[in-house]
Amino acid sequence: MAYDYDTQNIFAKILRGEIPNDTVLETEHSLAFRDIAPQAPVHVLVIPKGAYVNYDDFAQNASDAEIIDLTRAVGEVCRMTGVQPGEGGDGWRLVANAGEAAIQEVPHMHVHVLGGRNLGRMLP
Ligand code: IU
Repeated sequence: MAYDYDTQNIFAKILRGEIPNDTVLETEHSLAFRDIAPQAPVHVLVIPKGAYVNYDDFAQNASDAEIIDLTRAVGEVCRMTGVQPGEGGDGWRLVANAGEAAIQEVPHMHVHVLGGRNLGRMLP
């Protein structure tokens, strides 16, 4: 499926440096920054620098290098923020919202890294 990317979305503006962000990690193809309305002590958004609307767009159309970069950036963020189990942390959760049912607010692919508290069960 071909996705229509809105170049005026807030994360596109962050990537262009038009809006400030609290960067945790920047790699060749990805940017990780703290969520402006954190739902946990650690709440970081990891986004590709490329223009992808959602997870499916990214998975289908990003290069292998971009996908590997983002995947590794998530692991690095978890280590850097101290939530990585086995490295002193208690664990973390990865969330990706897509579309209306999941209430995806920003139409630029992003994953949420949540940790730093007991996150409870997400599924019954
Ligand atoms: P969602 O998966 O699209 O629902 O999440 C978008 C997130 O982007 C949400 O948690 C917001 O708090 C966050 N966010 C942000 O960090 N900075 C912003 O300027 C805006 C939203 I607008």
